Amino acid sequence: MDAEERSFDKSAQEMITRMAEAGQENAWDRLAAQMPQCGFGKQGICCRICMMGPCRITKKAPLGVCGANADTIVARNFLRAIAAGVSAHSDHGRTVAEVFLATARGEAGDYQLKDTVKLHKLAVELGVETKNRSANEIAEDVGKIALAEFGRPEGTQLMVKRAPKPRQEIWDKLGITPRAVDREVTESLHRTHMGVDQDYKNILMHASRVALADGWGGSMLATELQDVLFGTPYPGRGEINMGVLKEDEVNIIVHGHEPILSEMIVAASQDGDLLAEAEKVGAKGINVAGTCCTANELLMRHGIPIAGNFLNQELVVATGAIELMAVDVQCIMQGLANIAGCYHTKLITTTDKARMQGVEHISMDEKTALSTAKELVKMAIDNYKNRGQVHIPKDKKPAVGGFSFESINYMLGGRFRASFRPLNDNIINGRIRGIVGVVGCTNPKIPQDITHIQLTRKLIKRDILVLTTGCATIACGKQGLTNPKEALDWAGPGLREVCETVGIPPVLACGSCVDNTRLLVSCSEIVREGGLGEDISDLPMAGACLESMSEKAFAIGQYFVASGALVVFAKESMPVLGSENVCKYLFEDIEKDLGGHWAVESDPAKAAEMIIAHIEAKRDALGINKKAERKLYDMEDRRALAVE
Ligand code: XCC
Ligand code: SF4
Repeated sequence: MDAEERSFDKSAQEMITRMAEAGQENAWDRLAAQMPQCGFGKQGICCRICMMGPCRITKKAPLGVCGANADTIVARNFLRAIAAGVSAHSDHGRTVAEVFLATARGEAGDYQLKDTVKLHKLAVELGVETKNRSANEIAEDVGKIALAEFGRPEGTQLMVKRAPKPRQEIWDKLGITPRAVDREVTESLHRTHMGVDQDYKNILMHASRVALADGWGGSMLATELQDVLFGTPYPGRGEINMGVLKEDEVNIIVHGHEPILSEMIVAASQDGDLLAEAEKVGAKGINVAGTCCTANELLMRHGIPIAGNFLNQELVVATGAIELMAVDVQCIMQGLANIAGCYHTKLITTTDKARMQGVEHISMDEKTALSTAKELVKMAIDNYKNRGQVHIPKDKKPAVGGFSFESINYMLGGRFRASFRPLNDNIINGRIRGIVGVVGCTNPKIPQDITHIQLTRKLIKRDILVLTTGCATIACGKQGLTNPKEALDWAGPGLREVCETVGIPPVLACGSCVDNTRLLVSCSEIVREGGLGEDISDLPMAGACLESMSEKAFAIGQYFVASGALVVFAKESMPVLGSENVCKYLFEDIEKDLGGHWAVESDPAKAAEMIIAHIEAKRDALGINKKAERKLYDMEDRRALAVE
C-alpha cells in the first residue's frame, strides 16, 4: 500500500515511506498482516462472555449455546465497549479529582488552583459555601464532592442539572439519569454477564445511562477540575505537525491523556538549571511537544506545539529526533516499544496502572510531581548525545487552540456582556446554519485524517460552525483549518462574516476527548439563551467521527445521542451491523426515546450531506428557515463548492 493510501498528511507519508525503506513496522503494516479481519467481530456477532462459547452467529447456527441471538450478542458487545470507554474517561476524571483534592489540602505542592473564578462558579453550582473562605477551603469541599460523584452510594450525577430541563425529564422518565459512574459501569458488566439482560432494547437503554455517566459525569468533572487546576483555556497560538520537532534542541514528547503529567513536564522544561544543562550538551533548548489528547490539553492552555495525532505516534519516534517520550494512559500503542528500540529514544511509562513490558517505568505521583518531571527532563538531556541520524519532516501549520465554553462565550459577547446571544442570533438569521462536533480518532483502516478534513471543509463551506476535539482537532490543525487566516478561505460567506467579525476560525479547537463535555455545556447554553427550541434535540447540530478506533468514541457517541444529537460514524467502526434489530433501534427508533440517533456513513461527502439535511430539517422545525431567506446558489457559489 502506498503512503498516500495510508495517510492524507504529507509529513506522515514521508515518514511512512522512510519507515518502509528502513524495514520498520507501524500500525498500517500490522493491520495489513491482520487481513482479512474477522467478519464476526466486525459485525459484533461473536460472543466470548462465557466458557460454553465462544459462539458465533451464522445462518446454520443462529443462536449461541445459551440460546442468545444476534440481537442480544450485538447489544451486549456494544454496551461493554461503551462501558470500557466510560471507565477510561472517568478514571481519568477521578485521578484529576484526587490531585485536585490533594492540591486543595496543600498535599500536592507543585500544583496550584489556577482559575479561582471558575472554582467559585463551580462551588456555587455544587452548593459549597464560598463566603469568607479561602480558595483552598472551597476547593477542598468541591474536590470532595467531585470525588464522591464516582462512587456516590445514592442519588444521581450532579452535573446532569446543567442539561436543559426537558432533557432531564426525558432521562428521568426513561429511568436513565446516571447514578454513580462506578455503579453504571459495574451494572453494565453485570447485565452483560452470561444469562442476565437479554432484551436488546433494555441493554441499549443502559448503554445510554452509562454513557451519560461519562458525558454529564466523569468527563465533565475531568474538564471542570482541570480548568480550575491548570487554567481555563483561552485562545492562543500554537503549531501543529511533525515540523515542530527541533533538530538542535532536546525533544520530549508527552503522549496520552492526563495533563497531571504533561503540565509538570512543561514546567520542568522551563527550569533554568535544566536549560543550562541542555546548553552544556550542545542543545539550543528543550522542546516539549505533544501527541494525542495530551497534546490538545497543552495546546489549549499553553500553546505547546503538537507533533501529531494517534497514528503519528510511531512516526514521530521514527524521526530519530526524540530524546524521551513520556506516556501515561490511553491510546498508547504497544508498538512504540519496538520503534523506540530502533533509536536512542527513551520511552517511559509513568502511571502504575499502565506499564509496558520491557519499558522503563518511573512512577508519577502528585506529591513529587515536579521533581519526577525534572528527572524525566534530565534523562532526555542526558540522552541528547546518543542521537543518531535525524529526519524531521518540514510540515507544520500555525493553529489557534483554547476554545473552552468560557472563551467562546467571551469571544462572542465580549468581556462585559459575555454571552452566547450573538451565536444564537446568527444561527437564527441563517448566517450560521448550525453546529457540528467533528471529533475523535484516526484509524489505519481509513487514510489518516482524510475524513476529518473533507467533512470539515464541506461543513464550513456550507456555513456550519465546526467544534472539534481529540485527534480530529489535530487532523484539522495540520491542514490549517484551525487557523483563521487559512481556514476562512474554506468557509461559506455567512460563517466567514461572523468569524471575521468575532476574530475566530470557522473550526474551533475545543480540546481533548473529555472536553467533548464543553460541547454539551455549550449546547445547553444555546438552548438557555433562547430562540432555538427547548432542548438539545431541537438544535440544528450534530456530531461526527468517521475515523474512530477507541471504545471511548462509542461512549462519546452514545452520550451525544442520549443528549439528543445525530451522531455519524463510519461503517467500518460500528460493530453492530450483525443485528438488524439493534441497527433499527440505534439508527431510527432510539430517536423516539431520546431525540437523537446514530447513523453510519463512511464517505465524508455523503456524511456532510446527511448532516446538512438534518440541520436544515431542524431549522425548518424551529421555523427559522423562512422561504424568503433561502439563498439560491449562483454560478460563483457553485464553483466555490466544487473546490476540493
Ligand atoms: Fe485516542 Fe484521545 Fe481517539 Fe485520539 S481521539 S485516538 S481516543 S487520543 Ni480521543
Ligand atoms: Fe455463547 Fe451464550 Fe456463552 Fe455468549 S453467553 S459465549 S452466546 S453460550
